[in-house]
Amino acid sequence: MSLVVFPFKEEDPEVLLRNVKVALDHPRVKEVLCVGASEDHCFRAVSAAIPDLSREYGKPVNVIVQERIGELRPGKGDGMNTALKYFLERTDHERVHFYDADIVSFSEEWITKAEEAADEGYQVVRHYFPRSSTDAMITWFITRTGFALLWPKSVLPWIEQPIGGELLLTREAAGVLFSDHRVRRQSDWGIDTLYTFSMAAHGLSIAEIYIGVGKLHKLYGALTDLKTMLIECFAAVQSLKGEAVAEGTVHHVEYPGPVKQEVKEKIGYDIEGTLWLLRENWTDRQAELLGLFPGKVREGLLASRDYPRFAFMDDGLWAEVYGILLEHFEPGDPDWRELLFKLWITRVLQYTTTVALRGYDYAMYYLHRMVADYVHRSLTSG
Ligand SMILES: Nc1nc2c(ncn2[C@@H]2O[C@H](COP(=O)(O)OP(=O)(O)OP(=O)(O)O)[C@@H](O)[C@H]2O)c(=O)[nH]1
Ligand SMILES: [Mg+2]
Repeated sequence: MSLVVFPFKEEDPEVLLRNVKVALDHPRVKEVLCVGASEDHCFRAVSAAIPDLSREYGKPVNVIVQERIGELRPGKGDGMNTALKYFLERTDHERVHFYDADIVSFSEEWITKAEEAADEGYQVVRHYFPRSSTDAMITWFITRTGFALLWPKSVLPWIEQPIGGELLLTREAAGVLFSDHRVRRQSDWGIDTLYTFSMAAHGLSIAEIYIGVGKLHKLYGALTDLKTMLIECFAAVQSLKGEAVAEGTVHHVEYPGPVKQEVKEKIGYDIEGTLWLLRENWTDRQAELLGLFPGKVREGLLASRDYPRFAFMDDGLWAEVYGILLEHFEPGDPDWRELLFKLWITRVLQYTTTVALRGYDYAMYYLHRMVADYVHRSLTSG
């Protein structure tokens, strides 16, 4: 029997409440917990609706504000870890599910498929979704790239959506994650990276299930909305770079279904708006820091102060840049943060205009091939 958790911050209460009802309707779900970042308007609306819901379904529903558990920016990580703690200390349910609160395509199937994989004995079940070729730009160029370069022998590079927030943990897996101090300290957007890292590091068995309807949720405009997430996701990988990860983990990925034309044609971000970001917020110090990078990168980025340049940032050069960032990046330094953002933008634009432009199937093949090449490069570079 299971607990379903929705972490939320300033969400539309109607969307969240609809998702709470979907969960309550499911026979495997015994309790629902919503963890808010603060007592915002969504928190108040959901709190007001809960007594009736709880009565109607005859199951406990709770809304709580997240505790301060970690050491970084208080964000989604504190929310998820507060839920883990609640699950372990205040309930005796066998399994816990996490789902983002803003999903409008959530259905009973998401819970059923996860429960079925757990019934087969997997300790962790992760949902994955069809994504457009220009979506998931942090996943591909930060998380999967870093996992491939740093832990090429582990399961990490092969996890489809390593920063996805939809997953099931058995009680045993939840205990392993919550007792990992690296997980507890990660209070920010890095939490999804840390959950994935920790489950792999401890060798938990992982099933990935495919949800064909896709994750329809709030979307971004220019890449600037993703800046904090990008920085915190990179800093999370960087903080783990010397850590060991188990090899030989049991990992099964469900074969994906056909992808809807709508997803294939979707453009993941505002390209014109993003071009401008390369010209903005320059400081002399950023120009100086570029001295650590290969000539092509330095010259390209400096030229972008006048006119956006990005064609130079191919996969090979990005691996070099990534290695330099792993060594030198300082998450607390505004110039480093801005520089990481700009470097990543050049990578995303280069990929968009030379790979994504060729069509969905080619782009997906390229991205998976890129990860495999990074694994190979890392295993054979000595
Ligand atoms: N409790 C809590 N929840 C948060 C916080 N920040 C974000 N969330 C929730 O975390 C979930 C994911 O946040 P989103 O803004 O939807 O992130 P996203 O970019 O859609 O993430 P992807 O699914 O990876 O694309 C949502 O349910 C948010 O409401 C926070 O500080 N505390
Ligand atoms: Mg979302």
